[in-house]
Amino acid sequence: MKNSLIKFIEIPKIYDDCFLCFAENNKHVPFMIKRVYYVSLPTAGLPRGKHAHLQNKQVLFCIQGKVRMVVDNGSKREEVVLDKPEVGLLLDKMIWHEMHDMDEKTILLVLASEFYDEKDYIRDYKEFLQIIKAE
Ligand code: T46
Repeated sequence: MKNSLIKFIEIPKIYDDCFLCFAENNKHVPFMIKRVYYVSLPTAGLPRGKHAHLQNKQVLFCIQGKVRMVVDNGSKREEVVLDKPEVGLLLDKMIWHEMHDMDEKTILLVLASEFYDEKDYIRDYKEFLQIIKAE
């Protein structure tokens, strides 16, 4: 949908005797990947995320199970369920994001444009809105 905050990145998938997906720098993912991490074994019922990044961009794949993602740019809030390993959600910088409804099987694989830096996080929603307003 035009102007939607939900931007999908679909990566190649190969079926032979298993299922294989791959992603390459600046080709399938629109930035150089500096960091890869995964989130697994979530505590049921506890949302995660609830922050935005000043610079870091990410593509988030739900490679097992499902997750309901909430994304918010300070003007609007949208949500989407991710449950296909080949479909990633592009999280641009300055997008407030939350992960909800993960079950014990959920595994999120994230490709990030920046190295980890706690100073890149905005963990307070009011502060996020203030920074957006000031831009
Ligand atoms: C997102 C979801 C899917 C590190 O030391 N290095 C890292 O690369 C990361 C990602 C985290 N950490 C430390 C920092 C915190 O002490 O691990 C702890 C939890 O990290 P965070 O609050 O980032 O965890 P989540 O699961 O709430 O969020 C992360 C990403 O930040 C977020 O952008 O999309 O995973």
